[in-house]
Parts: sequence; structure tokens; C-alpha cells
Amino acid sequence: MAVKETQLEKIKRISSIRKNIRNICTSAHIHHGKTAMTDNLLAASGYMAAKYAGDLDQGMATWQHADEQERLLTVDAANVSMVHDFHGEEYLINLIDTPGHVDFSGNVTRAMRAIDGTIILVCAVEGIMPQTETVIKQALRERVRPVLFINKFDRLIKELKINSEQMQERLIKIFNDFNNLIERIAEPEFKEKWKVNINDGSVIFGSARDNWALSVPFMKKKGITFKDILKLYEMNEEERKDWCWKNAPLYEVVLDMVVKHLPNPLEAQKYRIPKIWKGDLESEFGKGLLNCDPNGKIAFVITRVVIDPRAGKEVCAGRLFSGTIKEGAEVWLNLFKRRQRIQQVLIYNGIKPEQIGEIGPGNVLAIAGVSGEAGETVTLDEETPFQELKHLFEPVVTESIEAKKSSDLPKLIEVLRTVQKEDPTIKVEIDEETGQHLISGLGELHLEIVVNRIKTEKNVEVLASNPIVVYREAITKESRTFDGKSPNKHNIFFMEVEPLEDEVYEAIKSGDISEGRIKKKNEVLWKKLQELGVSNEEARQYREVYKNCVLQDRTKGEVHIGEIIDMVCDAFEQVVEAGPLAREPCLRMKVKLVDIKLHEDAIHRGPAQVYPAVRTAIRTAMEDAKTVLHEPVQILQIEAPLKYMGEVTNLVQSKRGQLLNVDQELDAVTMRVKMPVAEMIGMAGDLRGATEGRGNFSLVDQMFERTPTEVQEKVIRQIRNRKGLAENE
Ligand SMILES: Nc1nc2c(ncn2[C@@H]2O[C@H](COP(=O)(O)OP(=O)(O)OP(=O)(O)O)[C@@H](O)[C@H]2O)c(=O)[nH]1
Ligand SMILES: [Mg+2]
Repeated sequence: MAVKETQLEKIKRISSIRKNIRNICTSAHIHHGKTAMTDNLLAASGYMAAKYAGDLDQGMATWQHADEQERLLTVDAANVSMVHDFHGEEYLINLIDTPGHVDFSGNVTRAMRAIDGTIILVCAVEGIMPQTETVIKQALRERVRPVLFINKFDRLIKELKINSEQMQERLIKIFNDFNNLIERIAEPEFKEKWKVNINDGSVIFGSARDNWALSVPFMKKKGITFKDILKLYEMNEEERKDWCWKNAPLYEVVLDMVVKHLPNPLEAQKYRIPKIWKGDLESEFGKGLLNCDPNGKIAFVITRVVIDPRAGKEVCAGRLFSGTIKEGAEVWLNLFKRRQRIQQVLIYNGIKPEQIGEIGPGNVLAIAGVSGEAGETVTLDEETPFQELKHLFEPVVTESIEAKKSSDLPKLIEVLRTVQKEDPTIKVEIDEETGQHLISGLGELHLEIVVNRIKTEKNVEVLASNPIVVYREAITKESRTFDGKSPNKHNIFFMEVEPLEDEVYEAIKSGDISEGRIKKKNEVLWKKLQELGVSNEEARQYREVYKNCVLQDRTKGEVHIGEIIDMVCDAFEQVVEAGPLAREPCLRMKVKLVDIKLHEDAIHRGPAQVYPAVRTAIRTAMEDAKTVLHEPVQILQIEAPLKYMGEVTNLVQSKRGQLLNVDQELDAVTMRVKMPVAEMIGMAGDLRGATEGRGNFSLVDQMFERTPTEVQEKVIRQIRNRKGLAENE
């Protein structure tokens, strides 16, 4: 008698049929219903009691941390897998549920690397919001194809009491707004191809919470009209559940859309690889990637690291693009530059990672035994790594934390290292001498969650300071040439600085130009730079791209340059991390080494000689180039009932905010404002206070701008005092 296949065996079987795999994520503005939908999909596949699915009070299946339940929001991305039957075939759906709050947007960036398609949820009442636009940008940057789910349709009926014509108008408006965004953001070749279409089922609508969804073709097939949808909310709950399950099952409509309109890995890798991997596509490795080849060379990209709090074991989740990965395999980590052994290969069975021994390409999975960071490319031998994962926003809020008990100090240092690994958007500066460590994150909530997890999940009692902002130091003009002498006076470095060209700066920010030291001939970089208007000669002088600054070597015919250039790079990085004004990071700078005089004997030109000389030369040149402090500012969208407009305007002005745009619609007002992050600490509470709890804001964009002259001096003094810097330091 045949033994029934277990769910895990089934997943394993389908994981090798590449055309039947879909790797996807949910993405949306905060609270538009991603997790409610994911929960209901899991429930329908039998992974959790249907009764509790999407029920916040009972907890979402994908919420794995207590803080998510307490605050009713997603913090971490959650991987789940399920099987869906479509036209008599079985499909494996690997899905990542991402958070919507912008402080956790790093999870979205990383998830997009692992997947090929995304369901973008939009609340039918709120419509397209700033974060909707941001996630579309994140998706398209990785050539991830979007489809649209217009959610919370029940609110249109219950709260706005609209009729069936208005319902269709609303549907068409959101659909048009969405396609306009695709038109605006997508690369030319995808602008038309990736627009969604109401008549082919790539747009669906429904209620994730009430567990129903429909598309126009599905309605036609079942003979359902918009009037029928209105009637839904005249039924009692039992009747409605029954009707929805029979006529508009969420899982079927959503997953049919996924199977039909989102690409399988064989299709997707053909156009995604040239965008996210810049090696030789004709090489054996390159062909394996393009073809998602099970017999190709292994290429696994880590997109998320989770550290088991008890065993301390690292689990690296990510995407296998090529090759077959097996337990026990020896692999090479291209960024970490180490060889390690894969101890376990895991796939997701529902929300649970389970061991499977071996798996082929085109899947989202996890491995244990290797110790890499998100963005790492894991291969058999050394290969060109994948493009760096560029997070959208830089950390701009920082807190100093210290262990309450000094005996906890070593443990805290260890914990901080793991914190940074699990969340690479967090920046940690460890100061083993003073025990005062700095952690920087994207916003107040980000830091609050991290510090709280250090206390409750990692069990270290810590004290944290109030959050403060991180500034940047930027030069305003080209400097003259300045020299820096080594302490032994035998080596001199001549340096100049100037603001980096806009085109190059933007290309670094968007990831078009990768960070790193430039060793050999780098034709790809030279070509890119020339496209941006940099001369051929200058392109060849690039030695390093670090953060958003560049180091060039303009010396000619120096015999020993090769022996000291790495030290010059080190010192350049040290200055980029800490500028002359207040030791804050530098912004948009081109540093040129124009001449050197070196001691003949290598022993007299070691790091202790080179570092201070180069640092002094760059910092003096920066002073000549009139360095000023820049502060982080954010563009916010604030929404509130019209009657609070006065209060909101006052609040914005009291925080050095600038009104950019005001839109009034019926009794609501939407404002775009620009506000310094330094004034935004506590903003959520202040806005609630000004609007009796009815105002909200979300982040549209973030940038650095010159700090007003009046506050410049004061801020510099405050930072220098805080850092204990001496007058002449
Ligand atoms: N009325 C209504 N509420 C919904 C619907 N879907 C979700 N919600 C509610 O909206 C809130 C947010 O839902 P979630 O599923 O947590 O949204 P999310 O997008 O995962 O939120 P984040 O991950 O924190 O961005 C919860 O209170 C849900 O009950 C829906 O279809 N209709
Ligand atoms: Mg969520």
C-alpha cells in the first residue's frame, strides 16, 4: 500500500519543479493588511486553526516576538511556504511577510533580493500612501514584479457606506494611481509589461481580515456582481463566512493571481540576474545563474540572519539562484572570505523551518553552519559576488547604551555584535574602553525595539540615553593642496578635496556604483563612470568608494605606491567616519592624493606613520574647503481631520518644519512638510496630542541638509562635549 506523502515531502518534491515555484513577498504601507492576508493563506493551507487566522488578539502566526503582539505591528520579516493547486497542478509558494513601518524597511530591501514577485496591498480607504510608493521602488530596483491587492473593501461598505458604482470608481482610481506609479518608476522595458490589468486578474480586491477576495474575471466566472458584495455586509457573520468561503475564497483568488501573473524562477532569473549580479554572464557561473541550473555552480545569497537565542546557532535565510545545495558541503563566503561547512539545509513548512538535506535552485530556504551577513554570496569557490544590498535610508538616530552591571560588559559586547548581524540597518559602535556603546537606527521606534530586545530576549540589563540625531560633515568648495607629514617627518602626503559630482553621488546611493576598494582593472566601473561624465583618465584614478565618498590616486610613477595605498585607504575611511568639525561622518566628498614623498625603507613608512599623516592632510584640506554640518531632514506626509489644520500647522512650525504642500479633500487634510529629524523626537505623541489622536504621519523621503547657521555652532559644541573632544582635536 502506498504510504501517504507528508507535507514536507510534498514541498521537497515540488521544490525541484522550477516552473511550479513562486517566490514572493507581501509589501505595503504600514497596516494595510499584509499579515492578516498571510495568516489567512496559511490557515487555508491547513497550517493553523482557521478560527484564529488574522485575529490580532489571538496573535498572528507570523509574529514570532512578544513586541510584535504588544504593539500590533510586524517588526521582522517572516518566511512561510505553502502548496497551492492551480488547474490540476501543484505549486510551491515561498512567501515572505514584510513589515510596513519604515523603521524596519531594511527587511523589505533584503526580502526583495530573495523573491521574484510581490503582492502590493493597498487599503481601499487610504489609497496609495507614501510607503506604497517606497515599496514599489524597492521592488522594481530588484526587478521584482508587482501585482495589486486592494484590501479593506469592507471599510468602504461599512464605514463610507458607498454604493456599487462608487465602489467601482474607487477600484479604478486606485488601479490607475498604481499603474501611474509603475509608469513613473519602472525601467523602460518594464513600464508596459508590468502594469496591472483589471480584466486579467492581476488586480484583486477584498478583505484580508474577513477572508475574501475577488477579481473581475473571477466574478464573471462565478456570476457575482458588485451589488452582491454590498449584500455581504447585510448578512450575519456566519452567513457571510459561509458565502465567502464558497464564492470568494481569499486563498484561491490571491494564490491563483500569484501563480498566473508572477514569474517562476526560470523566467525571473533571466532578467533579474543581469541587474543584481555584475559578473561575466558568459562564464560557467553566470550561465548557471541565468538558467537557474540545478547542475550549475552553487550561488546562494543570504538575505536574513536569525540567531537562535538559546543555542546561539546562526540560521541564514536566503535564495539559491544556482546549483544544488547539500548538507556537509564546503562553501566559500565571498565577502567574509572564509571557507565554511553547511551543517543543515532547511526549508519552510508553513512557518516552521525543517531540515531537508538537499535542495535545488530557485528556492527560498535557510542554511545553518555558515556565519555570514545579509548580502553575502555563498559559492563553492571564489566568484564575483552579487550586488550589495542597498538600504533605502541611513541610520540617523543614535543612543548610547551601557550595561547596568559591569560584569555584564563582555556579554553586552557579544549581544551587540549579534544585534547588528540580525539587523544590518542598525549601526553599532563598540567602545570597549569606556563601555559606552553607540547604536544608531532609522528612527525612535527602531531603537526602542532593539534596546528592549536586548533586555528581554538577550537578557542583559542596559541603560540607554535619550535618542539624538547623527549629523554629517560636508565640504562646500574645492580646497587647495595640503600636506601631512608622518610623525618621523620622513613621509609627506599631498591631498586635495572637493565636493563629489551629483551624478556619481547618485549612482553610489542607488547602488549602480558599488562600494569597495578598486584593485585591478575595473572595466565595468570605468565604463559606468564615463557614462556619468567622468573622464577616462580620472576614472582610472579611483581607488576606493566608501560610504558616499571617493578616494583617487593622482600620483604618477611612484614606485612604492602599491605598498602604501591600502594604508591611505584605511586613513581615508577613518576621516570619512569622523570629519574635522565634530567627528561626525562625512558626506559627498572626493579626496585626491596628488603627490607623495616616501622614505626609501619600508620600515619607516608603516601604519603608525602613514595614518596620522594622511588624516591630517585630508582634515586640513577639508577645513580649507569650508566644511559645514548637515542635519538629517525628512519629508513627511501628515494626515488629519480638517478641523485640526491650525494645530498641525503650529506644531510643524514649532519644530522648524516647512510646509511644502497642502491638499484638502472633504473633511480631511493632507500636508507634505519638511522637518529636521532633530526636532522630531517625540513627534508621534505630539501629533496625537494636537489632533486628539486622529492625526498620522508617514515618511516620504529622507536627506541631509545644511544646518542653519544660527544653530550650527551650538550643535558642534554639544557634540564635541558629548564626545569629550579637546579643543585642538
Ligand atoms: N477592516 C479591515 N481591517 C483590516 C483588514 N485587513 C487588516 N485589517 C486590520 O488592519 C490592521 C493591520 O493589519 P495587519 O495585517 O497587521 O497589517 P500589516 O500590513 O501586516 O501591518 P504591518 O506589518 O505592521 O505594517 C489590523 O487591525 C487588522 O485587523 C481588512 O481587510 N479590513
Ligand atoms: Mg504585518
